[in-house]
Amino acid sequence: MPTHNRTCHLCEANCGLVIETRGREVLSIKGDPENPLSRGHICPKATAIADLESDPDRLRTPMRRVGSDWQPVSWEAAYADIAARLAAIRARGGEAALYIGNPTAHNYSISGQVPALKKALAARNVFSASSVDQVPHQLVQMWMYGHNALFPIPDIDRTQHLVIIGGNPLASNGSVWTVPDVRRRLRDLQGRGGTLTVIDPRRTETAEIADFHHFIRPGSDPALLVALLLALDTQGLVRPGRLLPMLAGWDAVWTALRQFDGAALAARCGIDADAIAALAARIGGDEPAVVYGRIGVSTAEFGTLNHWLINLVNIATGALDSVGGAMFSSPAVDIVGQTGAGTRGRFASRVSGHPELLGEFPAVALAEEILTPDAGQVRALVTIAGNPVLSTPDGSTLDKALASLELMVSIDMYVTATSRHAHYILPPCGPLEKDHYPLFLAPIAVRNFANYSPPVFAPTPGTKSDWEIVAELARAIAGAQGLALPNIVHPRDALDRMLRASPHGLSLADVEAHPHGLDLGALEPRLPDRLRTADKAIRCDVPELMADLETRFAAWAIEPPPEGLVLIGRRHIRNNNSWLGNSRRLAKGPLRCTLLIHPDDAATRDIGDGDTVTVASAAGSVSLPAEISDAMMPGSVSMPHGFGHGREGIRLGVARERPGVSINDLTERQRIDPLSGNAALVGTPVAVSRTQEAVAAE
Ligand SMILES: Nc1nc2c(c(=O)[nH]1)N[C@H]1C(S)=C(S)[C@@H](COP(=O)(O)OP(=O)(O)OC[C@H]3O[C@@H](n4cnc5c(=O)[nH]c(N)nc54)[C@H](O)[C@@H]3O)O[C@H]1N2
Ligand SMILES: Nc1nc2c(c(=O)[nH]1)N[C@H]1C(S)=C(S)[C@@H](COP(=O)(O)OP(=O)(O)OC[C@H]3O[C@@H](n4cnc5c(=O)[nH]c(N)nc54)[C@H](O)[C@@H]3O)O[C@H]1N2
Ligand code: SF4
Ligand SMILES: [Mo]
Repeated sequence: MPTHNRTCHLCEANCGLVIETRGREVLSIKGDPENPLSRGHICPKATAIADLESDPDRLRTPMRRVGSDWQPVSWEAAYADIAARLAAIRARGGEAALYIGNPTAHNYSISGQVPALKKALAARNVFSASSVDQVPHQLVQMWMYGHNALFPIPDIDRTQHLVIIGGNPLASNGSVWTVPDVRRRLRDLQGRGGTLTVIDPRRTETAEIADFHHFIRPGSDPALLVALLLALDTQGLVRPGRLLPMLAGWDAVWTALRQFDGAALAARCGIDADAIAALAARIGGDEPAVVYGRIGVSTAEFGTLNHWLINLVNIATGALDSVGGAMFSSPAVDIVGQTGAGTRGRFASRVSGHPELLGEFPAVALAEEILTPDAGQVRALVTIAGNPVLSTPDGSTLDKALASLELMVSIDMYVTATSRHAHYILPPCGPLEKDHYPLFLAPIAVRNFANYSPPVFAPTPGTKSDWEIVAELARAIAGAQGLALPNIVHPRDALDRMLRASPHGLSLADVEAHPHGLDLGALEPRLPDRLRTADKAIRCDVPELMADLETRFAAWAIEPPPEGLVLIGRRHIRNNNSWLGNSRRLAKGPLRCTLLIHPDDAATRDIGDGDTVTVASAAGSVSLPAEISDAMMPGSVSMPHGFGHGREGIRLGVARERPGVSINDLTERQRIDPLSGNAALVGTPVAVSRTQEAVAAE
């Protein structure tokens, strides 16, 4: 039987796969033991790639919506009608917008074609999943290191003390951190006498195996981080070492930090001051240590401040750019060297005046740009691999907004909560009919590596890859408006060029010669050369962040903690955001869309395990079963995101059997991190009440 080496494209871990096929049938999907990065590891999601290939609900031809019905159409007819309707909308003064979803980051070939589509749409209103995710990291990096893509990567294999704040890699497999086989890497860390500390309002799967776990009040991480910096200071552990000559504004930062009282901040975040002192001693000692923060601290009202403070901690302990600390990569395609540093504030959104960041407006602003009449109103929308109705705050309002569009086009292979509003759905070919290169993920990996996967199957006649759809759509739209037609560069050629232009100087053929992946070595210290700031310094006292600390944070820090319940999210190893729920082998098992609630919080509300509860916020309310668990911090409740497949018109037969409800019918568009515009998905104030007692199982 033929076997194929491939990189799994489903999450950031990039595990190596060995796929056995017979004809067009997938016989097995296994981990590739010879892959230098993943060493044979895979998770249950990998096998769902076969289910995606064969899923009868997966669209295989362009579809046009007629009322609530869908009719297949040819590519040519779809492109022509879309282009004509867009030209008419533009002629009437209507704006076209673009929403780019998360899987785009896992499809290297799409990114090269998106600029042409933006141009053809003349879209200033560009939104993406970045602003419900990692854009605070990027903003901090742009300000401190001079380029938004200079991500410091926790050097897990050589550290002795790893601190994870607001991340659960045992479920997520790591994020902004390509770290396949993370469980074994953590076990190895502990095996060599190191420690894992987890800071999370839930005792997560990762917290379960940690040496130290501290509950933290949702949204209060900056209090912990300032207290931690102050504890390092009092213990004489601020030792940036060789970084010191690179630091600009370091003293000013400390003058600002020392205005705060560590004990009061400890009380504000709910972590004992002694525990914070002990944590400072652990990470400030002579052994390598690193602090890493992810979704729980990114998608928060202080998202940007959090990442700045995390970077300051890693600088203070000398962990930045040192072995076993937070290191910069040397990837085969050097995105940092080949793209601009990033922009902020060149223009502002029409309705709320959000500053542009990296060429985009916050996803929370999409609904208002559609719903608010006046010149410049968004009347047409193209979505690429995104499901913002389920994945962005106040999805119900967006749901209504999408229904009012004059034209909507979704490049997606399913009829989802979002794409069901489209006038046209343009589906890509099957996942194994595409090639793959981890363009955006190799640069955040724990080792430097390159890995190119050719398609496993020849394309099904009449189907197209995402990049072809984006490119052809751009040409059709440009053509209908009499604009110059964009040139189409084949992604493989673009990739080859990017590889050759990078310091490793590889060609695509060089990479292809290593079907299990090409290991380019461990991360190495790269500063100051790698810095892209004009003065080759690390900008510590970023004015916007100093102001945020001294005004917004200072005011928040003296407020009493909120009285009622607050809501946070969670991920499960067998889910992937709002999709993959149509794979029966992933969907099976205990019900996942439940509200986790601490026994004390349940008791005061007379809630029993399995009772149906109503959860209400300022944005809306949902009902779901309660799951009583002392893994929750009292005062915090948790539900997963990516559910809510019961909305009328969604065509996901398996996912609809247990559709769940959407957490983003509760999250609020108004709750954002004002610096980055990122949604504050964690810490939504909610009221929880019992609506129905559990029905005893038969
Ligand atoms: N409350 C809450 N909300 C969250 C989060 C949270 O933690 N809590 N997490 C946020 C995060 S981190 C993210 S990244 C966003 C994700 O937000 P989105 O990217 O908007 O949503 P996804 O759920 O990833 O949906 C991806 C869509 O792309 C389609 N798709 C999958 N693969 C492909 C492909 O190869 N080509 C094409 N054309 N389509 C494809 C799927 O069918 C699906 O409809 O959600 C965010 N929303
Ligand atoms: N299986 C699976 N893997 C995935 C995904 C998936 O949906 N399923 N999604 C992928 C995507 S798009 C991303 S971005 C990554 C995300 O990767 P991670 O960041 O590891 O994602 P989560 O598992 O949501 O972990 C976030 C943690 O933050 C905690 N938290 C919530 N609020 C706070 C807070 O205020 N402070 C602190 N300190 N912690 C808080 C939550 O309890 C949760 O445990 O995962 C990726 N991998
Ligand atoms: S961990 Fe991520 S990359 Fe690895 S097999 Fe699972 S989904 Fe694929
Ligand atoms: Mo994400």
